Amino acid sequence: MEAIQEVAQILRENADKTVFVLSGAGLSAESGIPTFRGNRDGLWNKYNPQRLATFEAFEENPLLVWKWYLWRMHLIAKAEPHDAHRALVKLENLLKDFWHITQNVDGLHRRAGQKRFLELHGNIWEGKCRYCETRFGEKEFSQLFPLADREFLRNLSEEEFKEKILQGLTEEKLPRCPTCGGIVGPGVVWFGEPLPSEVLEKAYEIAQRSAVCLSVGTSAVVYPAAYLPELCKKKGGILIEVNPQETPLTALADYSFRESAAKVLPQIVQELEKLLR
Ligand code: BV8
Ligand code: ZN
Repeated sequence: MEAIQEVAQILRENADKTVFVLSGAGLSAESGIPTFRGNRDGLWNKYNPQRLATFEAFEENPLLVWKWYLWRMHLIAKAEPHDAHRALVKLENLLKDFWHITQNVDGLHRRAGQKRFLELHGNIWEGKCRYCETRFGEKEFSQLFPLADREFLRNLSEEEFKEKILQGLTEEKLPRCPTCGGIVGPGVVWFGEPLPSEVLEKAYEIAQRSAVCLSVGTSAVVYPAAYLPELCKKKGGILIEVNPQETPLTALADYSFRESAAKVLPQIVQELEKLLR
């Protein structure tokens, strides 16, 4: 417990400085969303996300890629933020200049009430035409592609999902771009695609000036996101990791909790609240 108290003390001492969290799929694991590199859920264990989350895979088989994304959107639509998401919202309100920089595309941090966040890898509820660069916001995209509507998916049972999407979806039903006629893909950043430059620039700027970085639920193997904690450390920041497994950041970390986010984050915030009273 003393490590939790020491971390809470560090956050109190830096409460008026910049503090950021870099989160990954592990933050959403306890909301029931499978991680990328963990033991993949049955349905997709024969496919590698690193292969599917690419423009090449989309060009080769847009139907398969869209079925994979709709499967994830179906899970996300039914998922709820959990205690760790809520702890990060509290942290935002307790600290002067807090940022939640996430690799996740599920938007659970928004649903928890996070205001100060950056989405490095986009948002699964939006659309992107990769042929003419047209972007579609969540509302607009669900009109273009009703099967991708969040409420529709939230109310869809497993059986209906299998029947309407896994079996029923055909290439003709995939969303077409009104501007160029190309098939519209999900509004996320695929492997081999650049991150949105304004978001990445802002993330670097935050990491460089941060006194503390908490790396939560990320295997820290995907770049340039994984570079952010290293950058903070390099500039003299304090690095705290929360992950049941070791990662390439563990050796660099000042504290590394081999535990789940839902357990550790609320404890840290609870201790910090006591100190700030
Ligand atoms: C780019 C959106 C350049 C899509 C994603 C060789 C070396 C270095 C880099 C490269 C290389 N070859 C290629 C690259 C670049 C590549 C890359 O980094 N590849 C890696 C895999 C080697 N990067 C890119 O391609 C990036 N773009 O570099 O562009 C460029 C510039 C100009 C012009 C053209 C190109 C784009 C990367 C973004 C890819 N998109 N997602 C989608 O989601 O569908 S990345 C994907 O992986 C997800 O976003 C995910 O978030 C991310 C990282 O994974 P994690 O979040 O860490 O998840 P993971 O499953 O790995 O780990 C979960 C962790 O949680 C585990 O450690 C587990 O122990 C822990 N955990 C589990 N339960 C819990 C928990 N922790 C806490 N609590 C729990 N309960
Ligand atoms: Zn287009």
